[in-house]
Amino acid sequence: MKSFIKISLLTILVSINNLAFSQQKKPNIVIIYVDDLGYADIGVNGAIGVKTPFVDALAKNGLNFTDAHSSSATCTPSRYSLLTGSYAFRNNAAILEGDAPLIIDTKKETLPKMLQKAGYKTGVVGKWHLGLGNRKIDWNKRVDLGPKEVGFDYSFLIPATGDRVPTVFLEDQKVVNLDPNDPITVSYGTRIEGYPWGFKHPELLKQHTDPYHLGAITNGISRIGYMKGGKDALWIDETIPFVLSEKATDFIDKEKENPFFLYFSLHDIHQPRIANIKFVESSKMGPRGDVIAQMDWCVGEITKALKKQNLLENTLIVFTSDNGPILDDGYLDYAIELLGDHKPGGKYRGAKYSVYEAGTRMPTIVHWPAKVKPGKSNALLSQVDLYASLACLLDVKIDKNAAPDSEDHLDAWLGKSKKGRDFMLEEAYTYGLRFGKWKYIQPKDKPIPGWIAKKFVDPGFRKEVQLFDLEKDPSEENNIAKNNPNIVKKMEEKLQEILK
Ligand code: NG6
Ligand code: CA
Repeated sequence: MKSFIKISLLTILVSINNLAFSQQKKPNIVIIYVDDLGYADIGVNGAIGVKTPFVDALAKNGLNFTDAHSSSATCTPSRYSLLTGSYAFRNNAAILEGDAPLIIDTKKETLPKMLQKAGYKTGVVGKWHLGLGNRKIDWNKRVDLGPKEVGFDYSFLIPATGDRVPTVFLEDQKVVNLDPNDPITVSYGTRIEGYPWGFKHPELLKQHTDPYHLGAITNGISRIGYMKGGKDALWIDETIPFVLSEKATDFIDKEKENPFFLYFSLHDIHQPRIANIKFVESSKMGPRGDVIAQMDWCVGEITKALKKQNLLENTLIVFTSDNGPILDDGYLDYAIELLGDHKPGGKYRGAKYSVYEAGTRMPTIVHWPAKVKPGKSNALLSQVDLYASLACLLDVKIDKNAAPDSEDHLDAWLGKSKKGRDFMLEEAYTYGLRFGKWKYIQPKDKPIPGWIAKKFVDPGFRKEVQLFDLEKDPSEENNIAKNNPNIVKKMEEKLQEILK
């Protein structure tokens, strides 16, 4: 009898120990999401005129992907897909104004909710741009719908973009440093008195802009939209990278005992591109290059914090971007004039807003020393797949009605296989579809939005069908649709099937 008890005790102890061991072995997950960073804006992918030593180190010790994509060529849609595992078109997700309601259905499972199920502590630090609240936001109260309801235990946010009001941070859905005697009002329609308007006071501006960004001036920079109040809460653009890195590393320090998921969503390298003095002239490309260096520094802060806590080895870092590069997005920072030989999108055609490859083909690195061997991979992957792939990694069952477009490609993400997706949707002002080496672009006979037409960007849509063979023609220069009617037919049919 005695020995029976002993053996049972031993079994219990061993299983507790195993449980603790298996829990301890769950990797931390950190998604470093850079804004508007092009495929070749990092050293390892060929950047000229700016150095990115911290990102390059991730690539050297991790897996560098050459054909991994954001789901869309703009921000809100890509972020929507990343967090919901659903294509943006299903919810008409498009670039949001700074006072738009939350576009994620809080009744449905999301990537962070799935990770919470797996026992993770979840946090988002940085740019949100998925809307907040469910009607007109009252910035003077806790915002009732936001990251918490989407599955993040902790949040520290730039609510929309750097070029939209309100230019304040939100911590756990409350404006940081708000003086109740100086309440905030925001307007995206009627001009409201409050902060001076850029078009009336050009003499107050640090950086001039196009007419679309001449609303409220805060910190010497005019933005989209109008704003009043909240003086003590205004952010200083030049310190954003420090503030965000500190919040992100605080989260890591605080959650070091748990498996955690950190969605670190940088403001850089979105406009206004105003680098901190520490980084001014650290590149040969002017402000756009300087904020690339600044972004790289932020990446270094994260890896250093993980190292300090002895967590780097078993943390799965995904470094990537939300959409392709843009030189002129409204602010006059001479990105075109100072570019030199640098090619932000590498050999790929297009940019932010464009359905051509550079619109969605993102710099993408997976770094997980414990499990992922350093190297390169040309697997065709979309960020929409991270949801299902991470669920597979953690053996979590995805809710029935969640993540309809997310495919499990864990083996490809971890470098065990070079095979990713068969078909991959690229969303922009029209649809692109990849099938192996083939790239199909659906024709669209509609005027280009005025502000895009004015810019350097070719959104990529034409009245005629386009088909490219990316193996022979990675730069999408020779439209071979006419010679390949069967492929065109197959691609259009598949696209219809996806869009149904
Ligand atoms: C556009 C803005 C642009 C930028 C972009 C969002 C105009 C004319 N342009 O609407 O400045 O803010 O939205 O960029 O309003 S993104 O990376 O968040 O998608
Ligand atoms: Ca973006």
